[in-house]
Amino acid sequence: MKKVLLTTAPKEALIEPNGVGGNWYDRTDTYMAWTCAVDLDDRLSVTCPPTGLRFLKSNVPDVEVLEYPTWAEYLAALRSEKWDMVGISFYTWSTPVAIEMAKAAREAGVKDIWGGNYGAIGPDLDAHFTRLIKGPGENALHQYVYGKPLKRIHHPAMLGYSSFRGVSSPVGYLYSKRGCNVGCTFCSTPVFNAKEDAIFLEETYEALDAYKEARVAHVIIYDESFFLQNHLAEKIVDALAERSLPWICLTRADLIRGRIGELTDRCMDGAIVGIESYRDKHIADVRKRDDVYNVRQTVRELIKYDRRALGTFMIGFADDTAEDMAYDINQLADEGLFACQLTLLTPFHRTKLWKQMEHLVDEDDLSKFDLYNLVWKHPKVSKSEIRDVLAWAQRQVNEPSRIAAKVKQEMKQKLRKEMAQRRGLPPGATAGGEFAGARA
Ligand code: B12
Ligand code: SF4
Repeated sequence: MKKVLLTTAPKEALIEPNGVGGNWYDRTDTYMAWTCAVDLDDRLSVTCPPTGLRFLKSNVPDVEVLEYPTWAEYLAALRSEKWDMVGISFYTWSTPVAIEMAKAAREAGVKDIWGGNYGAIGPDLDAHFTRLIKGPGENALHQYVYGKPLKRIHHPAMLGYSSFRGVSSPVGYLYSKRGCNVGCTFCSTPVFNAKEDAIFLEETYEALDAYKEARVAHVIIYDESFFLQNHLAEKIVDALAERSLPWICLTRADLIRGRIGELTDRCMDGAIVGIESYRDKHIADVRKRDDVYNVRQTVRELIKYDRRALGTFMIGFADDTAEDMAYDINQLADEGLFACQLTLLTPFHRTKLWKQMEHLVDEDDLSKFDLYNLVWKHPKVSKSEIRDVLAWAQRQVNEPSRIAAKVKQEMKQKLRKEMAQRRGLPPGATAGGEFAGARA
């Protein structure tokens, strides 16, 4: 059996001291990044473990995993054993630090140095890594460690914490499948993992039971596009509803449109939908295959049913002036979303957008490819001007008082539901609810 150490980018790189608006943020935290320009006390936070490495560990249990270590911890781990292989999980933004980590591993005498995650599809990596894994890594790793193929992928239980203004509760992470091939031009996924790999339903039950036990506020379904394989999503929703587990999914608006009422009855708490732009031309340009009217209808449907409407939205299309961007952001702010991730149009390497925009890319430093830095020559706004627009936009769209009011309303609703359930259910039965059984 081979001795393997898997790790991520170190803490020193994961904490960005100068995020949008000049505030620090932690890249492993979903909402921290979304609401970075907002005062720290008013920021949402949802921590997320490195789910890819958790999958690898649960399917190849004999590997050692060092999650988000400090540099010193990483160097100490390199020296602590004679490793056959060190594997580094990195994104495009963390490529420079991953290369430094690979060098340190080589200096420590490690022969095999693997790179995985989205960074592995980046440029000029062959000199630093002995193998680059595109897409899911369980099979290749199992083969390397045990010398035989993996029979079936197991889904581990993975917890994070959701907090707002000092109150926090656990959340669980779930995937019904990995990969997507819809082909939006800006997205790295069709390059990184075009094969939509379903997880066997039975493999998710243990995780769901653990989430029930932990009384999670929500199960967050981080499939790149939940409901893309509808039959599979239906079964997952049934399994969640059977356990009274509230859930939030990442999906395309067209996949849930007209269904929010029915999904609410099956424990849906909300959805993160790709809004991306309020201009049909932009949506068509990036081949999102939906239109603005329909996406807005879906957002309104979520709000009508009191669900958390969450979104992703891109600014910085080539024909937009700063005024155009501000106009769109004001409309977005009026929509009443719970929260929204605002990003800059970013041509990641090997995507269709990269092919269209390569001649405009003026940024050599890969650490800037984090969706929050302009990496190409925009004809109408400068790099610093667009960061200011982004900071202003984050504050407009992720307005703390609206988030607070929504959280309060949800707490009341859930307490009412819990009381009603307690009255109707046998003693001891309770329903989960964010911030209800909260740990401060
Ligand atoms: C959920 C998600 C997040 C979550 C959690 C990610 C996580 N699991 O740690 C949060 C919100 C924290 C997040 C943060 C960020 N994200 Co994100 N995120 C996603 C999303 C939606 C799904 C990723 C996912 O969960 N995949 C499933 C998990 C189980 O698999 P996995 O991590 O890929 O791991 C598997 C393989 O990659 C491989 N593998 C992974 N590591 C290794 C290591 C070795 C050695 C081997 C052999 C194999 C291997 O095996 C694993 C198991 O199969 C994608 C894709 C999308 N459609 O939008 C974007 C995406 C990955 N994110 C992206 C970006 C830019 C970011 C941020 C930089 C944003 C920011 N500025 O904060 C940060 C960076 C976070 C970090 N740790 O560096 C980009 C990456 C583009 C790129 N080319 O780098 C994507 C593609 C979005 C996009 N459309 O542009 N993200
Ligand atoms: S943006 Fe979403 S739907 Fe489009 S290709 Fe990426 S994962 Fe698929």
